Amino acid sequence: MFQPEYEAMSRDDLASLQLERLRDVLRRVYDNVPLYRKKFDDAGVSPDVTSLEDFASFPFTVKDDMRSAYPYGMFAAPLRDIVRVHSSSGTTGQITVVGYTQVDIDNWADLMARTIACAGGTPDDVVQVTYGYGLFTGGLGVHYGSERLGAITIPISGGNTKRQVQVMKDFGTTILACTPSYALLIAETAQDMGMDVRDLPLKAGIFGAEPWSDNMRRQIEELMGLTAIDIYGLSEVLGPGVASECLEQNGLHVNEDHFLIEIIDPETLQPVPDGEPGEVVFTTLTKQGIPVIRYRTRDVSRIIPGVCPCGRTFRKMERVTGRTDDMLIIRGVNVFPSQIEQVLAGVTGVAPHYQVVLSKRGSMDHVEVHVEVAPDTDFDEVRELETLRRRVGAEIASALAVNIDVKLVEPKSIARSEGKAKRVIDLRDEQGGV
Ligand code: DLL
Repeated sequence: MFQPEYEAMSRDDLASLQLERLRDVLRRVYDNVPLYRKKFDDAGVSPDVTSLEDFASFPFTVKDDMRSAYPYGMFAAPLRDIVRVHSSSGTTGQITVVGYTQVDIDNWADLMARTIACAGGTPDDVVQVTYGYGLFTGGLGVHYGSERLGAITIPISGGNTKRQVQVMKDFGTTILACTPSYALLIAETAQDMGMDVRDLPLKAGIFGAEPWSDNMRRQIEELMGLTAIDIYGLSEVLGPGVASECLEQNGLHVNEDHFLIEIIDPETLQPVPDGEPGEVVFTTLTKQGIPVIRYRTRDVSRIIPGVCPCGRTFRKMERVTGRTDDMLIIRGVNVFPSQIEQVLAGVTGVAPHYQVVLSKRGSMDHVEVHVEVAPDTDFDEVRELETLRRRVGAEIASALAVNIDVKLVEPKSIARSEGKAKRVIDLRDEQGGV
């Protein structure tokens, strides 16, 4: 353990620490963030809570709150104390900015050192950071944690898969950090290069930022000869480092000294008992730059009851099994179908009827947008159609920062719906993928 004094503290001590920290953060947001002051006043709640139970009557925070405060309206610290900003991987229309003070960056580094240690990492390890560096929190988040742990840190970022394989071999990587889908691509690329990754000194992978299954875990483990560990987080709350699996591989320990977790029923908004699935809600207990109070993540999970044999006392959440909204994660980029719709509305020659089709190509998820052309289109004009197809692809890529294949389809060929339009067609399970 990296910080056993916290990670293995007694539940009673933890509850006192949480209450003390909660009172502090509630007071800070009430004094410094007009949006919270108004929300608390409207709900008739006082920041001076006397028990964790008192907190259940506090209002929730949602992504729209953060959007309406864009860019800095929810910062609780003066801008001169902010030393870093990141943003959620969502793009146009969805972007939110999060700010970190130096204290936040230090805490984050500790939490990510914990995460790597949780996967069995030590200062003797060589960590290949293949998450993207930039506004996305993945790359720099793991980077600082790896340095804090004292491991050798390879800041290679994503892309150039053959080079990833070469570096992994030449630098003696022992821990790989990337999305699970990219781990599979690296494994397959290594095979194509005639290399057996299992012969390399890799021992663990810290994979996250997108949903994945236990089947996929086993497949990666078999191909790479490592222990695949699930790590979870979101930029609004911190980035990676909110929760991570230990070597038991049975649920993710939530860093409860820094985050209060609740699981609620998304319809009634009432807490559900431990063990029951619901929407995950977090309150940050220590963050200074942009604390969040009862933030609704839209991620679905549950608390796994019981004590973990690893010795950590922090409760565990199950791997995230879904979302309560329609957000897709395409190669690590969060995309809402409504964003695609918005782009299509601005392109002449296509109608606003579309579907996002998810399928499997090998081990990778493949995403294709099917778009109806405008009713007066001549389907024999092949060249014109190809130009239009490319234009739609380029518009989507420029607005959403992710390349998505586009297929033009004939007018009226996409099924119309009388209720909610079915925008996302998921063929992955039918294909028997991982
Ligand atoms: O994805 C932070 C991160 C980076 C986590 C690297 C782990 C590793 P965002 O871009 O804000 O932050 O996206 C957050 O991604 O609400 C979940 O829906 C999804 N997500 C993150 N980790 C997992 C995971 C980063 N392990 C959103 N399993 C979250 C399933 C995940 N979904």
